Amino acid sequence: MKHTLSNQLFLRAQQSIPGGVNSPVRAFRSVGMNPLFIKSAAGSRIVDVDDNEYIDYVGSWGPMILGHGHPVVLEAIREKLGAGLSFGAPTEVEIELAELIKTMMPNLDLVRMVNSGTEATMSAIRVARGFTGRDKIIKFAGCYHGHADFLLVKAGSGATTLGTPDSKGVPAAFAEETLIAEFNNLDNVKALIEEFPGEIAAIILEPVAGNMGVIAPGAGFLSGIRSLCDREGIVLIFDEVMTGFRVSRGGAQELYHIMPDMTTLGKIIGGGLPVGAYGGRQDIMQKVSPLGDVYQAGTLSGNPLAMTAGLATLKELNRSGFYEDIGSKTTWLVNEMRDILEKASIPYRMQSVGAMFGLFFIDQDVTSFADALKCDTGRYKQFFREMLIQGVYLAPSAFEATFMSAAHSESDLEKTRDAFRISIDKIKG
Ligand code: KE4
Repeated sequence: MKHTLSNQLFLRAQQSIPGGVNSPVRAFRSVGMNPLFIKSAAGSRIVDVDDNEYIDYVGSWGPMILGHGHPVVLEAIREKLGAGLSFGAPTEVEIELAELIKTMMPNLDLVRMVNSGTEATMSAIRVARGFTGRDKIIKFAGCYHGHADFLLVKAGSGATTLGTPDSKGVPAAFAEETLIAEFNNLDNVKALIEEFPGEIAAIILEPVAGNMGVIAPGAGFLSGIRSLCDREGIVLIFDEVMTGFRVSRGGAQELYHIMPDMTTLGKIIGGGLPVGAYGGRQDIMQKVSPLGDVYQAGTLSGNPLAMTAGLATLKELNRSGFYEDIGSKTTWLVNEMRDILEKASIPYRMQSVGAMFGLFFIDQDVTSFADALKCDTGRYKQFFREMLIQGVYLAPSAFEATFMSAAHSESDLEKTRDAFRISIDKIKG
């Protein structure tokens, strides 16, 4: 498999773009190879500039749940193109998408469109702070909510529980308002609340973690956080940028029957074009400008083309049997992979929720980021590269999620299973 043109483009890209990429994970650094430059994609397939074709399980990191280039989505965009690209003014299609999101997630009374998941979480936290008049937030180690300064924070030293910056350029003062808890550890959350009574504006979490590998919430975790927030007047924010409309038609909040006060969305709701959104309870969202006194704005928020792509995508998700079908595909593949790993006697853990799943090469259960960090990333690197050789495109990091799409055919799944068997045989040593 040649990567000649990708390598040439990578050299050229680095002359003009930091690291040659517009988002770090795309640089393939944790799998020790140059990134592939992609030429095109259709359905379940993606093609690189050297004309290598792969079965794609990254799906642009989640948005492409229908598969690439779905005809209904492309047609909807084509129809809209002639009317103009952007007006900086309200349009009907923004209302239609907001209404459909509310239909699928009835817990959202009002929804504000933005341009990325980062903007969605950054804005939701500002609104929660404005609503409560409090400054501190709790997030969970290993959960990723985009790159807003106060979210690029890691747990402080043992002595303090105040967050410390997880990136250069983030002032310590910003990080100190962010408290870090351990995912699936309710006692940890309780202790932070006791340490800072009346100071915590919001708790934000991925209800199913997908940025430290895939880790599902343990029994009672989400309901426990919900109860704590009710008792303390803390705003509960579900970051469903990844899980929204992926783990079920109504996201994780429908799947686990736990209703947050606010929800952030992205990825799938743009159908491949840049869209994020945040929404929630009427009394909270009424704080948002121009209604209230929490400011948030965006030149391209609600862009008509992006709204059109998102609307066409969500409409397809409402077709009868969509989630049963994509869920059964995911379950079939995960079971086949488990069977191969068991027969190869390779230690692993796999978790799957709806149309996303994750694989850890590890010999213990994984319920937190500390657990996930013990996985064998060297083995994952080998595995990733073998699967690529076999024509399967996975996330270039052991700490991401694998995404199924409606376009993955039975033949794709069988080929993936066969590629998996060959790759596991090669890496088991
Ligand atoms: P964006 O700003 O990248 O649109 O969304 C940030 C974000 C927020 N919340 C969750 C749960 C997310 O998963 C993300 C972004 N996910 C990563 C993939 N793990 C995007 C890929 C990238 O950074 O290039």
